[in-house]
Amino acid sequence: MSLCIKCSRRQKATDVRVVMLGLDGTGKTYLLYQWKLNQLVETIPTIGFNVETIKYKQLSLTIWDVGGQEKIRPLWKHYLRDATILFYVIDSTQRDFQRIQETKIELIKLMSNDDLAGVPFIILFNKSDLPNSLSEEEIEDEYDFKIGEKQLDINSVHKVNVMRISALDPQNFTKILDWIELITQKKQQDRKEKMRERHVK
Ligand SMILES: Nc1nc2c(ncn2[C@@H]2O[C@H](COP(=O)(O)OP(=O)(O)OP(=O)(O)O)[C@@H](O)[C@H]2O)c(=O)[nH]1
Ligand SMILES: [Mg+2]
Repeated sequence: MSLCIKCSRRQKATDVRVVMLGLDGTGKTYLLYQWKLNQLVETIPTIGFNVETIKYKQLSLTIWDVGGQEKIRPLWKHYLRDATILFYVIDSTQRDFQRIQETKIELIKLMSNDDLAGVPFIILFNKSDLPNSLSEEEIEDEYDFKIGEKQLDINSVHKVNVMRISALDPQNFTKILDWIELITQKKQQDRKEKMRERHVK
């Protein structure tokens, strides 16, 4: 038994680079620090970025939280290269037509960005604890997204998982991390299989 514990400890952690984007005020920084510190912190609009590392099982996630104000959105492109996963955070209490359009436009731009080709997206409808947040049905009507996992083809096939979450509920983090773990393991398996096939040929 003690041997097994030693073996698993020696296993190298898999690095995952998460880039977290979304319009201003959607809750990115609040989520990041609730996740990292397990406490709700008072936030101010992010000018630039915050970065934190979170360990989960065999994963070591580096999470880049980039400010979402309109004037700093042109900087998003500098964070995309080498992203393993993209989090796109949406304020689910936002019902303003213009703002919903803006949210969709920025998301489509990201999905068609060459640096993100093939990168899985987790779309987080945040603030679901608030009474005026969009229900699952309303999300589907407004955004044409069903909650759950799917493949979306914009310029490459993106694995997408749409979740309705709240920064106030830590169980949401486990759900997100379990999905990241699953797709990371799948990616590693696919890579191993490809190498084996090449070896056989
Ligand atoms: N009730 C509730 N409030 C939230 C939640 N997430 C964020 N907030 C609130 O939303 C406000 C904005 O959150 P921030 O984390 O600063 O937003 P941001 O996306 O980082 O904004 P920028 O840095 O400007 O891009 C804060 O006042 C938080 O208290 C949530 O899940 N539930
Ligand atoms: Mg912020």
